[in-house]
Amino acid sequence: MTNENEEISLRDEALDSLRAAYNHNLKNFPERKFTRSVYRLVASELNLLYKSDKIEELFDGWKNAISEIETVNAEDKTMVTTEDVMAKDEDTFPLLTQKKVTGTYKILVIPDVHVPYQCKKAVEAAIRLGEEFKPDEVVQLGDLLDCYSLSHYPKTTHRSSNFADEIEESIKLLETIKKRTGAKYATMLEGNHEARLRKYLLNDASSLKNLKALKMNNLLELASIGWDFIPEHKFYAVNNVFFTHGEFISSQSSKKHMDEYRETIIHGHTHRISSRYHRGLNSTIEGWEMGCLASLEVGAEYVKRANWQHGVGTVVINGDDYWINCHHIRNGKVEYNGLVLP
Ligand SMILES: [Mn+2]
Repeated sequence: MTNENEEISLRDEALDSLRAAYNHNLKNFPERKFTRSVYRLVASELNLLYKSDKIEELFDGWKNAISEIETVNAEDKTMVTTEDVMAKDEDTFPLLTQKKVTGTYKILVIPDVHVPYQCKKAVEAAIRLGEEFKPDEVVQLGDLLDCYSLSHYPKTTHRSSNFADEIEESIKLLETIKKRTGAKYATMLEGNHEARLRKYLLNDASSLKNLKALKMNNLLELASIGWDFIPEHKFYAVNNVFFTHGEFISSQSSKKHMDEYRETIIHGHTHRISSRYHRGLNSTIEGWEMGCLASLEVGAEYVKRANWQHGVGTVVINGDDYWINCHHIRNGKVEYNGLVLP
């Protein structure tokens, strides 16, 4: 068999297993739309990667997902453990990195920044709020960088961008956020703009696609600056609060994400602020979109009128309970506890 045929058969095999797992899931757990959406994400990832010789490894990785429990800081009242959790109803996808915390645990949520096209005033307001809030953890929802130079969209605007500078500026921002807010933990989700790097390597520099040094988390030196990285096809959760970059954009985005995942979900991607609540039979779930910190002027370049809002999120978790808020940053200023910041 030629290499090409082998690749095609490997892809078909992988897609067949995905399909079987999906059908099994749908039949036995029709109420779980969560996996349908994850299936879609994984399938699109697979399509992206099908030419790659990594596919077999990728699939084995899914099948043999490792559960890893890490106990940190056990002497603290707040205990933190992290594990990769597979979907409850089948064993195919390691779809979730879930952290379990006890005691009261505070998370600062930083939405889309789009370095170097961020609004510097909004970023400062978000960090100032973080200094007051004193989070245990910061979660950045993805699209930290714009990756404009890697985009395939025609570059007709006056914007210029140097990818190396973008990376340097992003590292500095991540360090600043962690240092100034005093957060012990920090987690960055991969957004569709970071995914531009993978797509660029596959399409335009495929000989380099497997180089570890060119993975976004390594370019950003996340391990050495104390930030964890959650790739695009995975979800992140702390107790019952789920985080993802986001995939649906409409006037009902937070509701759509909540309805689709059937969990309390915090997302970015839309650059807007809204929240929806749904009380089921036994609990109330919430959907939150947390706005952005990108420049509204730059936004106006690619949508006619950028109906975006600047925002920063706070989450306080206490066992199974949690309280989520998004603080609107108006004209570079934000209110927190009756204080106007910065
Ligand atoms: Mn974005």
